[in-house]
Amino acid sequence: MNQPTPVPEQVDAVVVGAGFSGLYMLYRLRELGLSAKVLEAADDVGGTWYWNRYPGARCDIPTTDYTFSFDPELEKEWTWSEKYATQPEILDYLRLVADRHGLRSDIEFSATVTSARWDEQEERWRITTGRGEQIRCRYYIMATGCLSVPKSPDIEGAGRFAGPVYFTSRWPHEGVDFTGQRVAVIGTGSSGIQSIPLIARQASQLTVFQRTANFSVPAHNGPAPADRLKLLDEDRAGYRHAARWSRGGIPVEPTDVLGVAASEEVRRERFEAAWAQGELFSILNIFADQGVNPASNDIVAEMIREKIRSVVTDPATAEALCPKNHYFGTKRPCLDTGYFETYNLPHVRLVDLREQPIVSITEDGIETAEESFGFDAIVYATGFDAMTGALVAADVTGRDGLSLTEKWAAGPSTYLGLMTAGFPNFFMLTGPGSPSVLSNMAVSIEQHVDWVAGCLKDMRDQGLETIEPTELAEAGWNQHVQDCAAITLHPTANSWYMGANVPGKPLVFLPYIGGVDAYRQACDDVVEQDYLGLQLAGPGGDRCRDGVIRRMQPDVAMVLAFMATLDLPAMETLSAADARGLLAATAADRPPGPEVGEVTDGVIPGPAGDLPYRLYRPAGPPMGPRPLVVYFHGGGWVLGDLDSDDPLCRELCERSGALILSVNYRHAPEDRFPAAALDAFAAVQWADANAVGLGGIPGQLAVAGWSAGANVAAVACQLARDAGGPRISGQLLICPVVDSDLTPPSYQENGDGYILTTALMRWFWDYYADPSDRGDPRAAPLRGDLHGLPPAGIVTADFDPLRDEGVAYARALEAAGVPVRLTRARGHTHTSVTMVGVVISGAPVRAEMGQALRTFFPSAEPQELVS
Ligand code: NA7
Repeated sequence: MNQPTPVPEQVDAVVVGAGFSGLYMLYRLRELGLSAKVLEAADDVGGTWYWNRYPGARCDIPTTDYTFSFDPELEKEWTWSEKYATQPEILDYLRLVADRHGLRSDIEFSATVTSARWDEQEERWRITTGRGEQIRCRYYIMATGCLSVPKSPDIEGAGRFAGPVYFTSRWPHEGVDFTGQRVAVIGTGSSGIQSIPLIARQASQLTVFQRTANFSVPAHNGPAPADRLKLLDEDRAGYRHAARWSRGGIPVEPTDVLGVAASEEVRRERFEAAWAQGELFSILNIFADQGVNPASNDIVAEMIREKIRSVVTDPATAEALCPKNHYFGTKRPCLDTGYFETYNLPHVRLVDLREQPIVSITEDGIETAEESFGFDAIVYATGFDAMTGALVAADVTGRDGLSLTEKWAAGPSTYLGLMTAGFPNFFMLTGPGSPSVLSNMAVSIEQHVDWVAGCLKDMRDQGLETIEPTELAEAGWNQHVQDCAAITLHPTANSWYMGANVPGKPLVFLPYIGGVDAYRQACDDVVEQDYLGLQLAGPGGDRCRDGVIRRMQPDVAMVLAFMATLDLPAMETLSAADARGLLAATAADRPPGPEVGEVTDGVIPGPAGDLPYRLYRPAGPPMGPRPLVVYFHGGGWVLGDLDSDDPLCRELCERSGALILSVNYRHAPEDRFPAAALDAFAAVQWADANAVGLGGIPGQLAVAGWSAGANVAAVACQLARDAGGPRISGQLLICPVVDSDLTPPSYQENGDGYILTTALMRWFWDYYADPSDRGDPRAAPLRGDLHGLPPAGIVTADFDPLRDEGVAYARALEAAGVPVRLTRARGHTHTSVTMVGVVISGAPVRAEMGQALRTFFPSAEPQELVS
């Protein structure tokens, strides 16, 4: 007789995992009155802190902060015994949380999820467990942790060893006694670095196999930090609030000291203070630029290497322990207690796998390219399939039979690290694309759980039953996550942040590095903007406000935010003289731009007097003649001079390998239209006639300019064509003014808030040209005849009022048969693309500018030019 099919259990929400995030999620679901079930593979709560029981396992965030804040009574009741708690203490804490709130009754232990499928008809998830149970739920929430699926040992012969094998991530509950044993530890990440000193206390011989030397800082463990305790005592709520709105989830004031600019004394002082403090977020905050500037990073890295050398007595071992192949902070730095000192013990040895790689694990030990080692036990501290491992392992299938594994074959794709398109009502807590592992997990977990709970409440209140991101919103978020990473040094490392530790895993930067504060704001903004980018449906009606929550490059947004704090007067409210003064003052502190070979100043005879110029010659060989680019600065025909665009000229010189001849021209209101245009044309004629004397190659002449400078450059090309010469090889127009119409959509969208405003453009035009002249092609080159003009490289920026006219000029040139290379500066403003040394995300755009210039000079044999 057939067994009756068991009726699937129904709950509102299934949560997978009973660690920090699963426990708090359950608490909040219950608070909402939703029925919930937590499925946990272990036989107790704890998640990461259940499994990682290896000797020395501790948190690396101070316990004052690595703690729940949602339960004020719990905060009063519980006192951490140390600055960095041990695994057993953290586990006790999580057990207490579960018991205090009676959470265990809704947790099913020893329950593994084997599959989860979205049922389109029922609009429910169907969950199957390893025991064959079926559960149907509306919401499926992964609280599976970022570091929960151990990386399988990808070492030849891994199964061959006859003795006991231990994984730090799956340590025996009863502990291990290594007394008198010859022990191997493979891996020197946090787990290795924490456990090695303790294993060394027992083992008769300890051999550490190191593939990558790691940066580690002494934890200086002891009582919880007095300064933080004091702050908490004085104002607990304020402290927690500050943590929630901090960069890393711990109240640390971000420094503005630049490593490259600081004196040796300041560098040393800041480093020693951070070293003495023994906190990750201090050592990562010595200099504002250490995460983005290799030179600054090197200063910190070298000081850490000095410390290692001062501790480890054997020079060869010390050198092998000094990290040299990744920037500090681009792999997770470690906190240790006596790690480097351990190598001074006579029975401890380091094997550098870069010198002698492992050939195979053998029955009785490990064979490297140079030696055979015999061991009684092997410990793998080889890490995890981080951030995505647990999510894809759970066999999740969304709409149309698409599995998460298939969808993420080229890397994870999420909206806010919380959801993914095609998987309705599926939430990930601290998923890829959220700050997660780069932050204090306790703060990030609470923020995610609160967001999901708030979202479920809003849905219920509004009669909505399904939620799912749109493709557009998700693609936008993924782009933003990558944009944030791209301005840092992080993507340069072979780290698990990049998925580089797991063979075959796509190389994508996994966490969100823009900061806990910026991330929280983005999540809040999504809600504020009526759940932007999310499709919601249910009896309450279907709705979707589609869009991208963050389109601006992160460093551009930072510059704008910084400028807002300066509270500068709007340029158009000033006189021309005061506006010029303000521009010069704001330019005074900026980075100088790259070194070039030579800079000389001179004057050109213009139609109405001398025009100052500055000539930039690229560094390095060849010393012979170069192509010549006549450059015109920006400033709305009113502002700017040779200094204002100096850093950009240097960069263009360096990137193009050409001579850059930056020429000043007459300004309005003193000299109005067409003075600037006529000066520009005269400068081009003079440059052509004097190319040899300037060091140029006759006949290899281009023009370039930014903003109003691009306007006069474009006009000069039209005048040269009309005059039958000189021959111009190309025109690089950076965010050009090519028309006097202030009504295109880009003016509507970007006319306020991005430095160049509609009001300022109107002010510029009013100074420069009478309304009756503004249709003249020498003022508005878009209105001229565009046939027979030189090839153009045109750069437009997304957040520029001038964007549409730049695009229009490119289209019109193309229509007239002129070759055009149009570069869209994604996420940039009119000014940000030119901010050399400040806006790092502008570097690829400036590289494009250099490339565009190179293409103008085909005969110049670019390989001879130095970039
Ligand atoms: P990690 O940080 O991923 O460290 C793993 C270590 O194991 C690391 O040194 C790896 O070297 C090494 N490893 C991995 N595979 C191999 C092979 N095949 N051969 C030799 N060495 C290998 O994991 P942890 O558990 O230490 O720490 C994880 C996080 O937990 C930590 O960052 C904290 O956030 C807490 P590699 O660097 O890849 O060359």
